[in-house]
Amino acid sequence: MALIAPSNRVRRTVFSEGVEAAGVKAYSVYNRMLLPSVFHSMEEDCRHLKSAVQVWDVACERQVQVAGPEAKRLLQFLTPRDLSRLGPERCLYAPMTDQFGGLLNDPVILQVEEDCFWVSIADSDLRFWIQAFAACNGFEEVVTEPDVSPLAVQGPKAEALMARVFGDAVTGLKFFGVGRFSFGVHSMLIARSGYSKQGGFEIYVEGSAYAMPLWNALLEAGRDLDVRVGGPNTIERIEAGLLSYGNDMTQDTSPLEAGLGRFVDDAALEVCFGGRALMEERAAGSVRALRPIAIAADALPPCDRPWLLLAGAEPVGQVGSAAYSPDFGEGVAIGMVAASHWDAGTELSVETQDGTYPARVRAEFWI
Ligand code: THG
Repeated sequence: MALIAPSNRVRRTVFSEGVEAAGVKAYSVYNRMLLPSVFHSMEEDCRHLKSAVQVWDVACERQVQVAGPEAKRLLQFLTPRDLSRLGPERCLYAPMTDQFGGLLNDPVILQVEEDCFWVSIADSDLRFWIQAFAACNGFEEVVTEPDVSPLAVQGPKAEALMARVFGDAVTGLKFFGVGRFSFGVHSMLIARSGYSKQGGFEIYVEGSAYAMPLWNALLEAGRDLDVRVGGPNTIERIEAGLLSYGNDMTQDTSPLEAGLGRFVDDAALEVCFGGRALMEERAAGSVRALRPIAIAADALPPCDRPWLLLAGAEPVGQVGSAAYSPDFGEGVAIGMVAASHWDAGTELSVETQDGTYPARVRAEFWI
Protein backbone atom coordinates (compact mmCIF):
# COMPACT_ATOMS: atom_id res chain seq x y z
CA MET A 1 0.00 0.00 0.00
CA ALA A 2 1.09 3.54 -0.70
CA LEU A 3 2.07 5.94 2.10
CA ILE A 4 -0.32 8.27 3.87
CA ALA A 5 0.14 11.78 2.42
CA PRO A 6 1.14 13.91 5.44
CA SER A 7 -0.94 17.01 6.14
CA ASN A 8 -2.27 18.96 9.09
CA ARG A 9 -5.61 17.22 8.67
CA VAL A 10 -4.00 13.91 9.72
CA ARG A 11 -2.70 14.96 13.11
CA ARG A 12 0.68 13.92 14.50
CA THR A 13 0.86 13.07 18.21
CA VAL A 14 3.04 14.11 21.12
CA PHE A 15 4.85 10.75 20.73
CA SER A 16 5.32 10.83 16.94
CA GLU A 17 9.05 11.47 17.09
CA GLY A 18 9.49 8.37 19.26
CA VAL A 19 7.35 6.31 16.90
CA GLU A 20 9.41 7.45 13.92
CA ALA A 21 12.69 6.75 15.73
CA ALA A 22 11.45 3.20 16.39
CA GLY A 23 11.00 2.64 12.65
CA VAL A 24 7.20 2.49 12.29
CA LYS A 25 6.27 0.59 9.11
CA ALA A 26 2.51 1.30 8.83
CA TYR A 27 0.00 3.71 10.29
CA SER A 28 -3.74 3.70 10.51
CA VAL A 29 -5.76 6.92 10.91
CA TYR A 30 -8.06 7.15 13.95
CA ASN A 31 -9.97 10.24 15.01
CA ARG A 32 -8.08 12.06 12.23
CA MET A 33 -4.80 11.27 14.02
CA LEU A 34 -1.90 8.91 13.25
CA LEU A 35 -2.19 5.48 14.87
CA PRO A 36 1.05 3.49 14.53
CA SER A 37 0.08 -0.08 13.64
CA VAL A 38 3.06 -2.13 12.44
CA PHE A 39 6.72 -2.03 13.51
CA HIS A 40 8.34 -5.35 12.45
CA SER A 41 5.44 -7.30 10.97
CA MET A 42 1.93 -7.84 12.33
CA GLU A 43 2.92 -11.44 13.23
CA GLU A 44 6.25 -10.54 14.88
CA ASP A 45 4.67 -7.61 16.76
CA CYS A 46 1.99 -10.03 18.04
CA ARG A 47 4.53 -12.60 19.20
CA HIS A 48 6.50 -9.90 21.02
CA LEU A 49 3.38 -8.36 22.63
CA LYS A 50 2.50 -11.78 24.08
CA SER A 51 5.95 -12.39 25.53
CA ALA A 52 7.41 -9.05 26.68
CA VAL A 53 6.16 -5.47 26.99
CA GLN A 54 5.36 -2.73 24.52
CA VAL A 55 4.89 1.02 24.68
CA TRP A 56 2.04 2.23 22.43
CA ASP A 57 1.23 5.68 21.08
CA VAL A 58 -2.57 5.63 21.44
CA ALA A 59 -2.92 9.41 21.58
CA CYS A 60 -5.61 8.94 18.91
CA GLU A 61 -7.88 7.70 21.70
CA ARG A 62 -8.90 11.34 22.14
CA GLN A 63 -10.60 12.54 25.29
CA VAL A 64 -13.92 14.31 25.12
CA GLN A 65 -13.99 16.30 28.33
CA VAL A 66 -17.39 16.98 29.88
CA ALA A 67 -17.05 19.45 32.74
CA GLY A 68 -19.76 20.88 34.94
CA PRO A 69 -21.99 20.07 37.91
CA GLU A 70 -24.34 17.78 35.97
CA ALA A 71 -21.71 16.06 33.84
CA LYS A 72 -22.43 12.57 35.14
CA ARG A 73 -26.17 12.96 34.71
CA LEU A 74 -25.55 14.18 31.17
CA LEU A 75 -23.36 11.16 30.35
CA GLN A 76 -26.01 8.71 31.57
CA PHE A 77 -28.30 9.86 28.73
CA LEU A 78 -25.65 8.72 26.25
CA THR A 79 -24.98 5.13 27.31
CA PRO A 80 -27.04 2.04 28.15
CA ARG A 81 -24.41 1.14 30.76
CA ASP A 82 -25.28 2.08 34.34
CA LEU A 83 -22.67 4.67 35.33
CA SER A 84 -23.34 4.51 39.07
CA ARG A 85 -20.14 2.53 39.66
CA LEU A 86 -18.04 5.04 37.73
CA GLY A 87 -15.83 6.98 40.15
CA PRO A 88 -12.45 8.64 40.62
CA GLU A 89 -10.93 5.19 41.24
CA ARG A 90 -12.80 3.22 38.63
CA CYS A 91 -13.25 3.81 34.90
CA LEU A 92 -15.89 2.05 32.80
CA TYR A 93 -16.24 0.78 29.24
CA ALA A 94 -19.48 2.42 28.12
CA PRO A 95 -20.82 1.84 24.58
CA MET A 96 -22.89 4.83 23.41
CA THR A 97 -26.05 4.66 21.33
CA ASP A 98 -28.27 6.96 19.25
CA GLN A 99 -32.05 7.20 19.63
CA PHE A 100 -32.51 4.03 17.57
CA GLY A 101 -30.07 2.02 19.69
CA GLY A 102 -27.33 2.21 17.04
CA LEU A 103 -23.75 2.40 18.27
CA LEU A 104 -22.10 5.82 17.99
CA ASN A 105 -18.87 4.89 19.77
CA ASP A 106 -17.60 2.52 22.47
CA PRO A 107 -15.46 4.67 24.78
CA VAL A 108 -13.94 4.21 28.20
CA ILE A 109 -15.19 6.90 30.65
CA LEU A 110 -13.00 8.27 33.46
CA GLN A 111 -13.89 10.61 36.27
CA VAL A 112 -10.90 12.93 36.59
CA GLU A 113 -12.39 15.35 39.11
CA GLU A 114 -15.68 15.65 41.00
CA ASP A 115 -17.25 17.55 38.10
CA CYS A 116 -15.02 16.54 35.20
CA PHE A 117 -15.11 13.41 33.06
CA TRP A 118 -13.06 12.17 30.11
CA VAL A 119 -14.74 10.10 27.44
CA SER A 120 -11.86 8.20 25.84
CA ILE A 121 -13.28 7.70 22.38
CA ALA A 122 -13.03 5.15 19.59
CA ASP A 123 -12.98 6.31 15.98
CA SER A 124 -16.01 8.58 15.52
CA ASP A 125 -16.74 12.28 16.08
CA LEU A 126 -18.54 11.75 19.37
CA ARG A 127 -17.80 15.29 20.60
CA PHE A 128 -20.30 16.78 18.14
CA TRP A 129 -23.07 14.53 19.45
CA ILE A 130 -22.31 15.27 23.12
CA GLN A 131 -21.90 18.99 22.54
CA ALA A 132 -25.17 19.20 20.61
CA PHE A 133 -27.04 17.17 23.21
CA ALA A 134 -25.74 19.39 26.02
CA ALA A 135 -26.46 22.60 24.11
CA CYS A 136 -30.03 21.62 23.19
CA ASN A 137 -31.04 20.43 26.64
CA GLY A 138 -30.07 23.34 28.85
CA PHE A 139 -26.91 21.76 30.24
CA GLU A 140 -24.23 24.20 31.36
CA GLU A 141 -21.54 21.58 30.88
CA VAL A 142 -18.56 22.51 28.72
CA VAL A 143 -17.53 19.92 26.12
CA THR A 144 -13.96 20.10 24.81
CA GLU A 145 -11.09 18.03 23.48
CA PRO A 146 -8.25 18.68 25.95
CA ASP A 147 -4.57 18.15 25.12
CA VAL A 148 -4.43 14.65 26.63
CA SER A 149 -2.61 11.74 25.03
CA PRO A 150 -2.98 8.16 26.26
CA LEU A 151 0.17 6.07 26.20
CA ALA A 152 -0.38 2.33 26.69
CA VAL A 153 2.08 -0.09 28.29
CA GLN A 154 0.92 -3.60 27.36
CA GLY A 155 2.23 -7.13 27.70
CA PRO A 156 3.05 -9.71 30.39
CA LYS A 157 5.97 -7.60 31.62
CA ALA A 158 3.99 -4.35 31.74
CA GLU A 159 3.58 -4.48 35.50
CA ALA A 160 7.33 -4.91 36.06
CA LEU A 161 8.12 -1.99 33.79
CA MET A 162 5.47 0.30 35.30
CA ALA A 163 6.73 -0.44 38.82
CA ARG A 164 10.22 0.69 37.81
CA VAL A 165 9.01 4.00 36.38
CA PHE A 166 6.10 4.86 38.72
CA GLY A 167 6.92 2.84 41.86
CA ASP A 168 5.45 -0.38 43.27
CA ALA A 169 2.15 1.29 44.26
CA VAL A 170 1.02 1.26 40.63
CA THR A 171 0.84 -2.55 40.73
CA GLY A 172 -1.96 -2.22 43.30
CA LEU A 173 -4.38 -1.03 40.60
CA LYS A 174 -7.13 -3.52 39.76
CA PHE A 175 -8.54 -4.05 36.22
CA PHE A 176 -10.10 -0.70 35.21
CA GLY A 177 -8.86 0.84 38.46
CA VAL A 178 -7.55 4.42 38.20
CA GLY A 179 -5.07 6.41 40.27
CA ARG A 180 -2.53 9.21 40.18
CA PHE A 181 1.16 8.30 40.29
CA SER A 182 4.30 10.43 40.06
CA PHE A 183 6.71 10.65 37.20
CA GLY A 184 9.39 12.84 38.75
CA VAL A 185 7.57 15.85 40.18
CA HIS A 186 4.65 15.37 37.82
CA SER A 187 1.50 13.44 38.75
CA MET A 188 -0.13 11.36 36.01
CA LEU A 189 -3.50 9.66 35.74
CA ILE A 190 -3.02 5.91 35.17
CA ALA A 191 -5.55 3.12 34.65
CA ARG A 192 -5.07 -0.63 34.44
CA SER A 193 -6.66 -0.96 31.01
CA GLY A 194 -5.76 -1.11 27.34
CA TYR A 195 -6.63 -2.59 24.01
CA SER A 196 -5.03 -6.03 24.49
CA LYS A 197 -5.62 -9.10 26.64
CA GLN A 198 -1.95 -9.29 27.66
CA GLY A 199 -2.40 -7.05 30.71
CA GLY A 200 -1.23 -3.50 31.06
CA PHE A 201 -1.82 0.14 31.82
CA GLU A 202 -2.77 3.38 30.14
CA ILE A 203 -1.15 6.67 31.16
CA TYR A 204 -3.13 9.81 30.30
CA VAL A 205 -0.34 12.24 29.47
CA GLU A 206 -1.45 15.86 29.85
CA GLY A 207 0.22 18.32 27.49
CA SER A 208 3.44 17.65 25.62
CA ALA A 209 6.13 18.68 28.13
CA TYR A 210 6.43 15.22 29.78
CA ALA A 211 5.40 13.12 26.79
CA MET A 212 8.79 12.29 25.25
CA PRO A 213 10.60 12.25 28.62
CA LEU A 214 8.10 9.59 29.81
CA TRP A 215 8.35 7.67 26.53
CA ASN A 216 12.14 7.60 26.76
CA ALA A 217 12.12 6.68 30.46
CA LEU A 218 9.89 3.65 29.74
CA LEU A 219 12.12 2.45 26.91
CA GLU A 220 15.25 3.01 29.01
CA ALA A 221 13.90 1.30 32.14
CA GLY A 222 12.63 -1.70 30.18
CA ARG A 223 15.75 -2.56 28.23
CA ASP A 224 16.34 -5.88 30.00
CA LEU A 225 12.61 -6.66 29.73
CA ASP A 226 12.92 -6.48 25.93
CA VAL A 227 10.58 -3.46 25.79
CA ARG A 228 9.69 -2.33 22.28
CA VAL A 229 7.55 0.31 20.69
CA GLY A 230 4.35 -1.30 19.40
CA GLY A 231 0.69 -0.62 18.82
CA PRO A 232 -2.72 -2.23 19.02
CA ASN A 233 -2.25 -5.53 17.19
CA THR A 234 -4.96 -6.75 14.82
CA ILE A 235 -4.19 -10.46 15.35
CA GLU A 236 -4.14 -10.28 19.13
CA ARG A 237 -7.22 -8.09 19.49
CA ILE A 238 -9.29 -10.37 17.22
CA GLU A 239 -8.11 -13.47 19.11
CA ALA A 240 -9.19 -11.66 22.29
CA GLY A 241 -12.55 -10.49 20.91
CA LEU A 242 -11.83 -6.79 21.44
CA LEU A 243 -14.15 -4.99 19.06
CA SER A 244 -13.12 -2.19 16.72
CA TYR A 245 -15.67 0.55 16.01
CA GLY A 246 -15.87 1.13 12.25
CA ASN A 247 -14.69 -2.40 11.50
CA ASP A 248 -16.84 -4.73 13.58
CA MET A 249 -19.72 -2.37 14.32
CA THR A 250 -21.15 0.92 13.09
CA GLN A 251 -24.17 3.12 13.72
CA ASP A 252 -26.22 0.32 12.11
CA THR A 253 -25.22 -2.11 14.87
CA SER A 254 -26.85 -2.34 18.28
CA PRO A 255 -24.81 -3.17 21.38
CA LEU A 256 -26.84 -6.37 21.72
CA GLU A 257 -25.90 -7.44 18.20
CA ALA A 258 -22.29 -6.56 19.02
CA GLY A 259 -22.27 -8.94 21.98
CA LEU A 260 -22.06 -6.02 24.40
CA GLY A 261 -25.22 -7.00 26.26
CA ARG A 262 -23.31 -7.14 29.54
CA PHE A 263 -22.91 -3.36 29.25
CA VAL A 264 -26.66 -2.79 28.74
CA ASP A 265 -28.27 -2.26 32.15
CA ASP A 266 -31.99 -2.04 32.94
CA ALA A 267 -31.63 1.10 35.07
CA ALA A 268 -29.84 2.94 32.26
CA LEU A 269 -32.35 1.92 29.56
CA GLU A 270 -34.97 4.06 31.27
CA VAL A 271 -33.04 7.24 30.48
CA CYS A 272 -30.55 6.67 27.69
CA PHE A 273 -30.83 7.29 23.95
CA GLY A 274 -32.10 4.14 22.26
CA GLY A 275 -33.26 2.60 25.53
CA ARG A 276 -36.72 1.79 24.17
CA ALA A 277 -35.28 0.20 21.00
CA LEU A 278 -32.84 -1.88 23.04
CA MET A 279 -35.61 -3.10 25.38
CA GLU A 280 -37.64 -4.14 22.33
CA GLU A 281 -34.66 -5.86 20.74
CA ARG A 282 -33.95 -7.71 23.94
CA ALA A 283 -37.57 -8.87 24.20
CA ALA A 284 -37.84 -9.94 20.55
CA GLY A 285 -34.29 -11.33 20.26
CA SER A 286 -31.60 -10.00 17.92
CA VAL A 287 -31.76 -11.10 14.31
CA ARG A 288 -27.97 -11.12 13.86
CA ALA A 289 -24.87 -10.93 16.05
CA LEU A 290 -21.11 -10.73 16.01
CA ARG A 291 -19.39 -14.09 16.17
CA PRO A 292 -15.80 -15.32 16.21
CA ILE A 293 -15.16 -16.86 12.79
CA ALA A 294 -12.29 -19.25 12.05
CA ILE A 295 -11.07 -19.15 8.46
CA ALA A 296 -9.25 -22.13 6.96
CA ALA A 297 -6.34 -20.32 5.31
CA ASP A 298 -2.59 -20.11 5.80
CA ALA A 299 -2.47 -16.43 4.85
CA LEU A 300 -5.08 -13.68 4.41
CA PRO A 301 -5.11 -10.35 2.59
CA PRO A 302 -5.87 -7.23 4.68
CA CYS A 303 -9.55 -7.03 5.62
CA ASP A 304 -9.99 -3.53 4.16
CA ARG A 305 -13.49 -4.10 2.80
CA PRO A 306 -16.39 -6.15 4.17
CA TRP A 307 -16.04 -9.84 3.29
CA LEU A 308 -19.30 -11.62 2.45
CA LEU A 309 -20.16 -14.70 4.51
CA LEU A 310 -22.03 -17.36 2.55
CA ALA A 311 -23.93 -20.52 3.45
CA GLY A 312 -23.69 -22.29 0.11
CA ALA A 313 -24.76 -19.49 -2.24
CA GLU A 314 -26.85 -17.65 0.37
CA PRO A 315 -25.38 -14.47 1.92
CA VAL A 316 -25.73 -14.74 5.71
CA GLY A 317 -23.43 -12.00 6.97
CA GLN A 318 -20.07 -10.30 6.65
CA VAL A 319 -16.64 -10.22 8.22
CA GLY A 320 -15.31 -6.82 9.33
CA SER A 321 -11.95 -7.81 10.83
CA ALA A 322 -9.62 -10.69 10.04
CA ALA A 323 -5.98 -11.72 10.12
CA TYR A 324 -3.93 -14.88 9.92
CA SER A 325 -2.95 -16.06 13.39
CA PRO A 326 0.39 -17.87 13.59
CA ASP A 327 -0.45 -19.13 17.11
CA PHE A 328 -3.71 -20.78 16.05
CA GLY A 329 -2.68 -21.73 12.51
CA GLU A 330 -5.84 -20.30 10.95
CA GLY A 331 -7.49 -17.05 10.04
CA VAL A 332 -9.11 -15.33 13.02
CA ALA A 333 -12.07 -13.08 12.24
CA ILE A 334 -15.08 -11.26 13.65
CA GLY A 335 -18.25 -11.46 11.58
CA MET A 336 -21.85 -10.31 11.78
CA VAL A 337 -23.96 -13.42 11.21
CA ALA A 338 -27.73 -13.92 10.76
CA ALA A 339 -29.47 -15.80 13.59
CA SER A 340 -30.24 -18.67 11.20
CA HIS A 341 -26.50 -19.37 10.87
CA TRP A 342 -24.91 -18.14 14.09
CA ASP A 343 -24.68 -21.46 15.99
CA ALA A 344 -21.17 -22.58 16.87
CA GLY A 345 -19.90 -25.11 14.37
CA THR A 346 -21.90 -23.74 11.41
CA GLU A 347 -19.85 -24.16 8.24
CA LEU A 348 -19.76 -21.12 5.95
CA SER A 349 -17.45 -19.65 3.35
CA VAL A 350 -15.95 -16.19 3.21
CA GLU A 351 -15.31 -14.17 0.06
CA THR A 352 -12.11 -12.10 0.22
CA GLN A 353 -10.52 -9.99 -2.49
CA ASP A 354 -8.04 -12.85 -2.95
CA GLY A 355 -10.46 -15.74 -3.15
CA THR A 356 -13.01 -17.72 -1.15
CA TYR A 357 -12.08 -19.74 1.96
CA PRO A 358 -13.94 -22.17 4.23
CA ALA A 359 -15.10 -20.50 7.46
CA ARG A 360 -16.68 -21.79 10.65
CA VAL A 361 -18.62 -20.08 13.44
CA ARG A 362 -16.90 -20.55 16.81
CA ALA A 363 -18.40 -20.59 20.30
CA GLU A 364 -15.69 -18.44 21.89
CA PHE A 365 -12.90 -16.08 20.93
CA TRP A 366 -9.43 -17.57 20.92
CA ILE A 367 -7.92 -16.07 24.06
N1 THG B 1 -8.50 2.53 26.07
C1 THG B 1 -8.90 3.82 26.18
N2 THG B 1 -9.64 4.40 25.25
C2 THG B 1 -10.04 3.69 24.17
C3 THG B 1 -9.68 2.34 24.01
C4 THG B 1 -8.87 1.75 24.99
N3 THG B 1 -10.80 4.31 23.23
C5 THG B 1 -10.96 3.66 21.97
C6 THG B 1 -11.18 2.18 22.09
N4 THG B 1 -10.11 1.61 22.92
C7 THG B 1 -12.51 1.89 22.69
N5 THG B 1 -12.86 0.48 22.62
C8 THG B 1 -12.61 -0.41 23.64
C9 THG B 1 -12.93 -1.74 23.42
C10 THG B 1 -12.70 -2.66 24.41
C11 THG B 1 -12.16 -2.26 25.63
C12 THG B 1 -11.83 -0.95 25.83
C13 THG B 1 -12.08 -0.01 24.84
C14 THG B 1 -11.92 -3.24 26.71
N6 THG B 1 -12.76 -4.26 26.84
C15 THG B 1 -12.55 -5.32 27.81
C16 THG B 1 -13.19 -6.58 27.27
O1 THG B 1 -14.03 -6.49 26.41
O2 THG B 1 -12.76 -7.64 27.71
C17 THG B 1 -13.05 -5.00 29.19
C18 THG B 1 -14.40 -4.44 29.31
C19 THG B 1 -14.91 -4.40 30.75
O3 THG B 1 -15.00 -5.49 31.35
O4 THG B 1 -15.25 -3.32 31.26
O5 THG B 1 -11.00 -3.09 27.49
O6 THG B 1 -8.47 0.56 24.91
N7 THG B 1 -8.50 4.52 27.22
